[in-house]
Amino acid sequence: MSSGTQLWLWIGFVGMAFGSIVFGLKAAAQHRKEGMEFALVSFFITLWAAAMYLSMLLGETVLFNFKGQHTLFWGRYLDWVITTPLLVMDLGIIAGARPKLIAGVMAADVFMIVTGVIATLEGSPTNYLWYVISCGAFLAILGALLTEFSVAAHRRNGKINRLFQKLRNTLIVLWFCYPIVWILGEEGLGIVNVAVETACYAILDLCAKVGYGFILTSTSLDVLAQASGLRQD
Ligand code: RET
Repeated sequence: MSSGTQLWLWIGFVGMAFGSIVFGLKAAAQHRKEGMEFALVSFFITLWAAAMYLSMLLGETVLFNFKGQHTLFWGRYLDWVITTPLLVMDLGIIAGARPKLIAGVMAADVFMIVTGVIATLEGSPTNYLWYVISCGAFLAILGALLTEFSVAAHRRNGKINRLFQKLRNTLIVLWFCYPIVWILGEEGLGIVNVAVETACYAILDLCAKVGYGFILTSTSLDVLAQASGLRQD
């Protein structure tokens, strides 16, 4: 892999490791207090991502010369399939949405990533079919966040609702970039090379996990404790 690609994988790894240490310390400091589970989930999300970045750096979750053309980092899908449903779960809990609905949206998220993997492994033009299927799931997720989740959050108190909206908007803006990077990258139209793609994903991943986790865990524990319950307060 090129030195540029390697550098960005390092940035991803160090950033995620840093995030997991900060969130881990925060979770330990909030030990046994209601609302600490958000720090714990953020810890696990960044820990998992750090492990996947490490595995890509070491070449273990990488297909070199995929189809004789480019390097394919499948470790990132192993990251996303576990961590993106958890990011959605955080949002659903804060919204106070029904548990079954939250589980449904998490399942749609897994479907989105798995069909995205199929699109990545498939050659042209069938890859675009799977890309469109994955985008359909993505739109369904966004639909749920903007309707059911938002309506549920609106019923909660002003502070929780504001936190929900901040996280929801951050999530939507960042997540929208992923299918764009994919289609521009080697898996799609091949307009940008693997190094640029790796840089884009590293920046997006750090914002979507560490940045999102910071917004979440820097909220007062009082608000997080209320948000973690299903009470309509
Ligand atoms: C793919 C390609 C197929 C179409 C779509 C995609 C969406 C991916 C998303 C990923 C989000 C990742 C996050 C990672 C955090 O670290 C699989 C790229 C719709 C939305 C938030």
